[in-house]
Amino acid sequence: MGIVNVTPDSFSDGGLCASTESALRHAVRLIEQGADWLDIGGESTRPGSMPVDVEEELRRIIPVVEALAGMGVPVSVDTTKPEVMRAAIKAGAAMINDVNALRSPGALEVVAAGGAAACLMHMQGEPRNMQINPQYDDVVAEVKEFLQQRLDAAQAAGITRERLVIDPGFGFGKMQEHNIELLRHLDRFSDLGVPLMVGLSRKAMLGKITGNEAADRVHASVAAALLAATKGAGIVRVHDVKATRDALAVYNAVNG
Ligand code: 7PJ
Repeated sequence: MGIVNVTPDSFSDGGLCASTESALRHAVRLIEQGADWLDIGGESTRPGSMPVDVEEELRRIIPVVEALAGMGVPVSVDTTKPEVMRAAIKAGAAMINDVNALRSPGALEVVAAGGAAACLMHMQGEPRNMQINPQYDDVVAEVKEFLQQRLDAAQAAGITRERLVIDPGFGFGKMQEHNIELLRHLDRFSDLGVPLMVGLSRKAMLGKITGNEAADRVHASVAAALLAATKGAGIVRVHDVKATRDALAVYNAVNG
């Protein structure tokens, strides 16, 4: 899954705004590099980031979702807001990727009614404060328990199991030791019985291991994605599609 962030722009010329055009150019490049899915995001969930309002998020992502879905590209939308989920599904998104695991009031119902798939991600706290002293007794067991509860809630709301994906949420309310522990034991998530997605690409966790800045974390990201795949991840959410594809091709040639 290739990551497409639709970043703010300061003007619109009445047609497609500058950020829409550059997001679409980037999206097409990622498809050419071999992405099976594109994850479109209009709100940063980086540690310390502040929320954006619904109108602004819609203005950023909907034209991009419509254009890509119109081209037949499988699109996922990274959002926590039910209003955005509804509009995204209407615009053609096939999956909602929610770092809040559909906990916002109304989110479960919107996805159930819209017929989309959903990625349920674990996060302790909120992006604003999540890296301030996150605590676990047994991080793997606690993340698993949370994801099991969210799977149950989603199914109770009418989202069938075939439409659900889980994600342990690397970097979302986790210290380095927690992230490492989760990656080491990623295979323990397979008994939840739904596909596992991971996002490790260019994250601070890899910066802490290598000492590299975000732009220089490509090799570490590819290693992490490959390691995750060997431990059962079926979807890897990445910035560097070509490099990750090549690494997975080697793995699949041996194990596929
Ligand atoms: C993730 C995400 C992740 C899922 C982000 C970043 C931060 N969605 N959205 N999993 N991370 N499902 O990419 O650095 O790990 S935004």
